[in-house]
Amino acid sequence: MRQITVIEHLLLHQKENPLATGNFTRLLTELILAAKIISRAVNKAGLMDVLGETGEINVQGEEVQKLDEFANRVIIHRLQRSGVLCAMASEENADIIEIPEKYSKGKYFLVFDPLDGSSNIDANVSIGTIFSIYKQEKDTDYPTLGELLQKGSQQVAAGYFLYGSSTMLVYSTGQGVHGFTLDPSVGEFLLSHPNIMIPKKGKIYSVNEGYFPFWDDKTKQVIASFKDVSAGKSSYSLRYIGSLVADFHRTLLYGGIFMYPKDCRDPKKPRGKLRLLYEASPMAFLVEQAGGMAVDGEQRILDILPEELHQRVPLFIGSATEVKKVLDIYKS
Ligand code: AFP
Repeated sequence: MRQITVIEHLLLHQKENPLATGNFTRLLTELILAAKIISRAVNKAGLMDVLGETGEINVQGEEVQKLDEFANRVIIHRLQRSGVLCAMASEENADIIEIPEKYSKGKYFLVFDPLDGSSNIDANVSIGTIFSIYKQEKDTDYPTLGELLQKGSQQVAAGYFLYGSSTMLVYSTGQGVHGFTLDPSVGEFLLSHPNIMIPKKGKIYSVNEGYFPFWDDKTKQVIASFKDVSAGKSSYSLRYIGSLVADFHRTLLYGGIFMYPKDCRDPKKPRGKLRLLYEASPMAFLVEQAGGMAVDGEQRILDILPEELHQRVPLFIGSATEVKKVLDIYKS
């Protein structure tokens, strides 16, 4: 079988793909390079002094960076020079990241979570980088936060890099979902999972059940429905990694549902944990492209207009059968 790289794949589908322009190709190329650098650091995490708290001094006398801060810096450093972005937003930065005057600008916004699941790093659990790309709608040199706060349905591309037993890129430009695996011997991501479709129904539910006491009654009913084996209902297995990219990747390939419901510890302020822009929206874009669904319990994630950069949202994402079941229970 001929081995196809990400950029070859993008160019081969140029006709169907309005994004296969030089600028988007440049953006993807830079992101891939950043991910290769992060992947190399993640693979050596146990060997190098990349673990530990910021502020320590490593054997070379350099300041030790936490891996998530390292990943953040790598992406910002490479992408701000790409000439195709008008601004960025990172899960690690409080505010929008402007492109310095000395670099040329483009028309894309890049929104990213540099190292999601980073509390799992020390245990060698799979982690990932999530990204989402929007287009600037107005023709201004200094885009405002308001311009970046677009509905998930306006994403022009989204995806993630998974640093697991192998390093993978899974992404979509709105023409299906495609997965590429990094072949370390040639240093390229090669097409390994073309046109990923999520099964219509799965056998796995995924949720942090430790939070059971903090859920409202409807949410408790939702989770109970996946344990209900009465009257011949099929049984589900429970899997929960605690690293969204890894939990989502399994859900995409095997089907079923991943849930992070709202926490009602403070009944006046029930809230989800996952961030709309950095986690929920890009995964929702991918799952819908793969034939699945993503909702907050009531509405489609992609229809939510963000009000702030770090907005949190409850998330139910996966196969259509299981997500519809959740919607039915919340509606009842
Ligand atoms: P960290 O990046 O702090 O490890 O958080 C990971 C995460 O945002 C997401 O990747 C997981 O799905 C979720 O949090 C796990 O949260 P709980 O530990 O509360 O289950």
